[in-house]
Amino acid sequence: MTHTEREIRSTKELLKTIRDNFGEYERFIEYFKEDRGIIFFGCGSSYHLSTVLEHFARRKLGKSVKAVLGSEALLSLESNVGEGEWTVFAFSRSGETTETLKGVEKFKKMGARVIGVTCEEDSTLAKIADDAIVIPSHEESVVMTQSFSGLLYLFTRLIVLASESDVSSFDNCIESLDLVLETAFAKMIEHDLLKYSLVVFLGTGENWGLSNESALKMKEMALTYAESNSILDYRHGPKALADNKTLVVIQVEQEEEELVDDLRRELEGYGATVLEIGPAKELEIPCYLERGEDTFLRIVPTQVLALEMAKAKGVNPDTPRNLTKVVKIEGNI
Ligand code: F1P
Repeated sequence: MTHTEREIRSTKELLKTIRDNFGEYERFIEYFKEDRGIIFFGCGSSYHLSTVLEHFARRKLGKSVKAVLGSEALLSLESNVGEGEWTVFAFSRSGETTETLKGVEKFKKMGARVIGVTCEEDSTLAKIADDAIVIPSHEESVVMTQSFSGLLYLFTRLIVLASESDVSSFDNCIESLDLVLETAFAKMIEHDLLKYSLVVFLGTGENWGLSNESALKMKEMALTYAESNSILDYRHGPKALADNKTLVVIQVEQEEEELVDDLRRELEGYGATVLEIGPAKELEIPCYLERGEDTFLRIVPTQVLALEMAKAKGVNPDTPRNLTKVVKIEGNI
């Protein structure tokens, strides 16, 4: 079994460890209650995580929240972030990504409080930040999978608690990960994945950020062309590429079912195959949580899809072509 597959399959254990040791993270709830804006930032998957949390924190807390891309913080901070007092959560699995570290320096110069969020306790990020959150995930694969889900779970839980809501049903959903995985692996067997040359991921709000992350997984793990969009915007141009070699995966919320039905019919008319993710959908999320609370479950079927695409193509998902686990820029920056 590849490292990537082992890491996806052990997501449940990571989430349980975070839940059972939540005392270590509890003090960070206060940062979400204060009268300061929140910025989530990072590169690659760590940026996609930031965009999911941007929507969720705004939805639950109604405060000023922004997601900022690492390189944007570095090269154009002024146009990304306005005046105000900010708490910045800087995400980096490795804690060594060049743009993220340089971005942290810029945020600090601006007077922001910076919390480093990483899997590596001894990383540069943990040292230069004002405070650090470390989760116990040590992936061998170049690709982020369980650490992404773990960070999503941890931050969703912090935000739900900051909004004074109950987390018991949310925590209980960790157990449903077994079924999410089982259904996703079983579904992939029904499809001849090799027939698809383009995979499209669609979702709105928090699920749009998830879809961007899913497309990245497909490119990294399976070297397959993938794109992502907000659900209805797919009609505004990108659908010109849809044909019988296109697989479209849609993250569906209950209130979006009818509009997704219409889009599905249209896309199937062009020959595309459509798969839906959600409660009672083909890629089943067997848990009814409030909107935005279930992203740590919804990302998993798309990780499985990328993994199975890699297997079908004979590509090693642990070591994507041209990519290293940490992107360090040695030259001009
Ligand atoms: C960010 C990142 C990953 C990507 C690859 C290269 O790393 O862009 O999202 O999958 O591994 O690095 P990090 O800052 O979270 O360590």
